[in-house]
Amino acid sequence: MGKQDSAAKTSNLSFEEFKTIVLEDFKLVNESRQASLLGRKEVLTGKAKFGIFGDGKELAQAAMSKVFKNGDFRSGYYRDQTFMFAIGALNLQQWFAGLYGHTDLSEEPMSAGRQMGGHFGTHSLNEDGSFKALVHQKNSSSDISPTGGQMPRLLGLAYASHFYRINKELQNAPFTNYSNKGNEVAFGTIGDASTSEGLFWETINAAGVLQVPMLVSVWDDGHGISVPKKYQTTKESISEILKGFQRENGGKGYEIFKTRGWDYAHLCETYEKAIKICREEHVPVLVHVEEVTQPQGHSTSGSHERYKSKERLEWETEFDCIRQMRQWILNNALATEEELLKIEEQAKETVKAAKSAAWNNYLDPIKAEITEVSALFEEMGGEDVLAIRKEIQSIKEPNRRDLHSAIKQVLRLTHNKPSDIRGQLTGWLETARIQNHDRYSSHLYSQSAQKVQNILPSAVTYGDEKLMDGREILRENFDAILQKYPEVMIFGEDSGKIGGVNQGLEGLQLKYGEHRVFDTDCVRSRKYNTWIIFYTLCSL
Ligand SMILES: Cc1ncc(C[n+]2csc(CCOP(=O)(O)OP(=O)(O)O)c2C)c(N)n1
Repeated sequence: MGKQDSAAKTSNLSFEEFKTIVLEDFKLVNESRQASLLGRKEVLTGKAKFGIFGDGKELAQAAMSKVFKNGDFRSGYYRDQTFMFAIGALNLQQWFAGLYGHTDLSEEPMSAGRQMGGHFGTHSLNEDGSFKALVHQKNSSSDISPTGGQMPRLLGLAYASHFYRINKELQNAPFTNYSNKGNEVAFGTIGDASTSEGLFWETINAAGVLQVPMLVSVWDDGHGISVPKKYQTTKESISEILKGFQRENGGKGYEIFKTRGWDYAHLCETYEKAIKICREEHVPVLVHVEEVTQPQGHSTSGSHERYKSKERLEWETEFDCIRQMRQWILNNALATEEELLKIEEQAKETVKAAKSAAWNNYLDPIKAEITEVSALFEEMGGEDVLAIRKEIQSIKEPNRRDLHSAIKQVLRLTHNKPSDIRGQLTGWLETARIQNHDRYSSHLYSQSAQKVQNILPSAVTYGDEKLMDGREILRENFDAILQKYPEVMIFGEDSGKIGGVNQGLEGLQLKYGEHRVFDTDCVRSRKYNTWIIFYTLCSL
């Protein structure tokens, strides 16, 4: 059976339906690639400050996106633009707005420029701070810059799903807003070099112990920046050294798959198999995607010709995933050369248009400010002021800093000549300062009605005095909280069976069950509770 036949068969699709899906994917990966190519140019020509892109990882992400359902969560890293496009959480124009650091949420919905481009988050909250129905949307927890930092929260998200499944009290409203009886999977992505980090190993171990629905994909392009796998990974293969985690004879552990980043049909088949096990059996699964390339090197900070051999570079050209997919489409007569050329050309046009729209929307408000201030300069007159006006107007791609420096220069020049216009310029700067505070410094902390500063302190009242141990007071409080909120759990080293080394949880496991109060290793108790608590307590 050919690859085409097997992929079509597993999905029960007609040939025409299958062809449409394949060509849609071809369009998606081409658009994503063009975005990476143009994105690098935007940085190297100074319009954006830094770029790190998903070129070379497009096919694997297109395949992974097919099994990602509403309610699922992603916790991944900066290479995942194709996946985000595929699940409809980001479009090309918004992606460019992220690259430019546009601070308007309607342009850059990930973080309104608060985070570097490539930090792919979806919103869990409405404008007023209330929770969205997470089960009805595709979710992504925002990436963070330290590589491997996505792993602890991935475990938390997968554990949350497990908790909703085992805790029957959470299977009715309002909890059905967050989980459909724990049917959700937490999808993780990580680069091969980052699998050497402690966070990766701790997460892998914990998910194996807990048996949670976590699907981790490793995009293995053989390098961590310039350093090849032989200096990063024992035996140069993460799936090889994780073999001891493979479940056997109905026991606990992982399912581990290996596939190749350029093999579209095998990638799709692998993800179909992987998700079935992960979602239905609620066990962790690892997909090791080998033979992945990085056509433009690590980031805009350098070029890969410095550290990749001629042979490696030739191999990367030959096994570029889009080139391989193209050949596979032609070999299987799914489209003609002309049809593919048309898709490729169209992708270039679409991306160019998206880039221009994003850039114009970023630049137009700044240009409007320059026009406004230039009129004031003109009215003020004088050779020096008009020279500054000319200079600011001649900058092709100005930023607000250029404009503010120009105004300050004019104010300095005219410090001993008070005038109405000078007053207007000072006023203009003050208004801009307030607007810029909103643009660049707002929403770094919660501004919703639920923000911490809105919690009013309650004065302590004393009744009949009774002498108690501190640990008893803690225990009574934990007891009251567990009683009131079925979504609360307590876990950590010694928290379960013995009720804490200082007995602050004495008897609570017996009272509320092992699924609410339980023991874990000490590392997990430190790191992972934030995310677990966040997603299980979201209705508090
Ligand atoms: C904790 C931490 N250490 C180092 C870095 C710098 N850094 C950024 S990306 C990277 C390499 C990551 O390689 P890999 O995990 O293989 O992913 P790839 O970029 O190749 O897809 C490094 C070392 C970082 N961001 N965070």
